Amino acid sequence: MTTQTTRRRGLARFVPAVAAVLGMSLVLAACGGSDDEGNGGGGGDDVSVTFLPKNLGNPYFETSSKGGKAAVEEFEGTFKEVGPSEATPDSQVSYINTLTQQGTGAIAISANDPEAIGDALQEARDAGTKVVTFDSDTKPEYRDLFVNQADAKGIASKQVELIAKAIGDQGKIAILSASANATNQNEWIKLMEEDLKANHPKIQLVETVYGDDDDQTSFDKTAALLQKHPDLKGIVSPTTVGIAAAARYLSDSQYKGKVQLTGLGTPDQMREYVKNGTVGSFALWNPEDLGYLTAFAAKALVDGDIKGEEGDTFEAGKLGEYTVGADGVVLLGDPLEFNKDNIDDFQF
Ligand code: RAM
Repeated sequence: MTTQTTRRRGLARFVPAVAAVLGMSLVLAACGGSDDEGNGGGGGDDVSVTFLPKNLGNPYFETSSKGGKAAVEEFEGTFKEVGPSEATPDSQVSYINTLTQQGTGAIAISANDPEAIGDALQEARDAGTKVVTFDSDTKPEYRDLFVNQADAKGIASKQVELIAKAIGDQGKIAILSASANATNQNEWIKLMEEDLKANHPKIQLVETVYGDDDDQTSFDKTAALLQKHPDLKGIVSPTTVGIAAAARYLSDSQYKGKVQLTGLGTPDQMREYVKNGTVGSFALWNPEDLGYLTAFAAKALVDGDIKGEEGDTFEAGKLGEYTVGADGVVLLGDPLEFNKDNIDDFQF
């Protein structure tokens, strides 16, 4: 998953694109959220793309689906979003099976488990549905393409850099992750551990706990961590649900400003905590662009323009041309860092 792809759009063009996306978000918000019509409903000559996030009710996936919907409307296909309420390993299987029966053109899925949904995805592909993973991959053999938000090593080292800076490069830290089987978080955690060991000998990772991408569980796990490790200096939460819940806990506690928190968050969920001094900085990519790119990748597969092989190229609307890299991976770009100086420039 750290494979290379080429991309003709640099970071320099990312920020203006965000501004364009913000304008578009307002229009989309006015159009409402996910589309519950069947595959035959909606758009023109029909590439149907169904987004299946880890779970519903997570603002991160609401934003990626918004981007997916915008792309599908642009190419006049049919957009749909379905998904479980809990991000458990096999909670997505029944949705995949239904979509296979309905004959959707493509499933765009963020996987709760690299293996547990493999058979269901394979059946979908055997029936002619294209499978694009985005955000969190399966094993490569179960999908046609993975749209990766940013290089995994870069995501990991950014979070290590931020926590090291926040705690003066020494002391005890813990990780508050999403669900225990999440492919994306598990890879980032492995790479963070390697980075800490190699480059930050005075930082001690004392525990990794799982909030299951559930707000209350993440909140409770934060409280338990602080009780168990009274000398904790910092928490890294590589999940937008986890970091927001941890920030809310810290913000109302004696630990505010004393225990440092960073990780991956959405600016909208974190703004309050950056402004009130609970959090110094955190990182993320643009989930709306991730969904947009994923939908265009799905269309290129359904239309037969690409097969998901290394070197395949396709057009992704306003984001420009992308090239498929090794192992069928398409890379969106680099993560962005947010702090009090720039957080008001972003609305997602
Ligand atoms: C949560 C989910 C998602 C992850 C982000 C950073 O919303 O776990 O998979 O990419 O956090």
